[in-house]
Amino acid sequence: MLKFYYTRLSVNARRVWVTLLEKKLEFEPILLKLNGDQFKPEFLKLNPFHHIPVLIDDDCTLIESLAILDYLEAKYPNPEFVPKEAKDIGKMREIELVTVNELPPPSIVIMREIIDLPVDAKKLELAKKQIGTVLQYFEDNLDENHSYFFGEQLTLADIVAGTAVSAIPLLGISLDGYPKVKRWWENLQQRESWQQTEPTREELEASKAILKAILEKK
Ligand SMILES: N[C@@H](CCC(=O)N[C@@H](CS)C(=O)NCC(=O)O)C(=O)O
Repeated sequence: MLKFYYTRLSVNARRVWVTLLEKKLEFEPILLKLNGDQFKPEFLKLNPFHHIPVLIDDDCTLIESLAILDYLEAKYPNPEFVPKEAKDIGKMREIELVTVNELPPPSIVIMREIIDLPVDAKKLELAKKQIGTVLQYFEDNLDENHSYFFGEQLTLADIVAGTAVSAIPLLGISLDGYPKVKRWWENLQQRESWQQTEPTREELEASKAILKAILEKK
């Protein structure tokens, strides 16, 4: 059976978790506490960079969430989460990469403020602007007549961007100025996979100390 190493509050792990649920795959969830479990020798053997998620499928051990999604799609193509047209495949990958490259750096700046770590006011302003640019990019790529980026088919673009957008209101940034993003996100929130992987308020509060310990080292 598939083994999935994760924590409940990681956006990087959540995109894999949602995909496993959407594909209705059986898996053994292995919960890690990021205040130390990731540095244990047995875990470092799986991922020398001490990051979750990790997926093990028989003799295949994979790190890096986007690589795991590609693997799951190739090995378990039912239901399909990759569109058929070349231009849509390119656009889907673009949305995934914009999400993982452009959102984390400004999000970390804002998180520092939320957990009372020192942060420069100008950097904070810039970070909010950068997140606004990403949200506008999603807005421009969505269409009000369809549920998802590529019509009615849920794709990896929705899973990757949608799990990341779920964390944006937690940074104190409203989606109100982006009506297509808001409606798309509400569509995603109705899916069982989203509801099942949604962190609770208590979990979010409890995570602040762990996050502080990780960010203090950066
Ligand atoms: N590029 C990696 C990033 C993984 C990552 O940064 N995971 C974080 C949790 S969101 C982690 O495990 N952090 C623990 C640490 O840095 O020690 C991916 O997409 O899988």
